[in-house]
Amino acid sequence: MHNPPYLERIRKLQKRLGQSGSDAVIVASAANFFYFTGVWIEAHERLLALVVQREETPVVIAPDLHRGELDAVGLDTVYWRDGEDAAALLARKLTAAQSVVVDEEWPSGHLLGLMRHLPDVRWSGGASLLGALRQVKDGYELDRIRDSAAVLNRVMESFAPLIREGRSEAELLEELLALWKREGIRELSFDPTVAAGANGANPHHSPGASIVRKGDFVIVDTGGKLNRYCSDMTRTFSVGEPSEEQRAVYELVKEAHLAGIAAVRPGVTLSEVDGIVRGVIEAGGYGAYFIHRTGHGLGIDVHEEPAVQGGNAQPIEPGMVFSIEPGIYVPGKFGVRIEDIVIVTEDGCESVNGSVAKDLIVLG
Ligand SMILES: [Mn+2]
Repeated sequence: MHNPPYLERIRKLQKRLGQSGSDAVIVASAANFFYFTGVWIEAHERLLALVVQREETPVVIAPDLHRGELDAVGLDTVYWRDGEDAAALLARKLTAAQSVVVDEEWPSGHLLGLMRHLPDVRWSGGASLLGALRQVKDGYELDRIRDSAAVLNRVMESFAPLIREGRSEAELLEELLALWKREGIRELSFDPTVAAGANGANPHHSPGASIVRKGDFVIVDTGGKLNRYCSDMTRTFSVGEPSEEQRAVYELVKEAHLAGIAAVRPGVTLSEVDGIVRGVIEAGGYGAYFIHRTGHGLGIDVHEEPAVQGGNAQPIEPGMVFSIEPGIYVPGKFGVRIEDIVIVTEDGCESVNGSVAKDLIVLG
């Protein structure tokens, strides 16, 4: 495991800041702060910020109680104690700035406090600056994403045989959580979906008392975090023989998913990939039932840049990581979704979940 290039990431941010014409950027969300420092801090109501300016040395403003975690980072740090005006400390670092980019995940209370100290600054959102940087992963991150996916691949393969007629979604969820725990994963990317039968028509169904019945499709969507990097995959299983319509819809989603993966390569736009995937489902007559975008970026956050959706004219670049997850949701009947995370390579993409079967599995 080579070391993450934190300082190089900060230098890249400074360069982009220069191109943007702004003077400073406030990095504040736990994920963004981690990306640039390697330290994960959930500061909640206490102000924590990494201030990066074009020329000056970056500086961290942090609650004193995190001193032990931050001393090793090697960045200039100003610590503050409960009762002090942290926004005033931060403002003092920005006296020369006219235009400041702000992490959009920063609690608005902190920004409002800072704005009172700096009434003449022009503020703008940091999504494009920070998101654009994080969406192209370096080699260290790609290895972490592969490692994280490898655990998920094992979990999904162990979980599938546990899905049986007569079991409730909630029972199955408990088994799924136990598999994650057995792998040593304590934090998941999101609350898993286990959706049986008609519940599968809701893309974010929360597992409940519904019982799996013969002829049900069961959608399983789960992911965990390893070394702070997320995984995310969806598979749809059939419990007993599916109907003709179920089988046809499954094949259509699979075809769309595979067409999406085949379309991913540098230079193609994200909107074009969404169009290709959507085109397959529309041609099959189910366009109205594909009710979400084709995919989302993944890394430290389970949903980050880039969005694989219509209107996103960004060209795909090597190192981008995102999901290809078409679904068809037939209200009152069933749903199908197949999702892999792909890493964009020089001439195509590598699916980190590709080893987990996508042909329809009929469970007993
Ligand atoms: Mn996903």
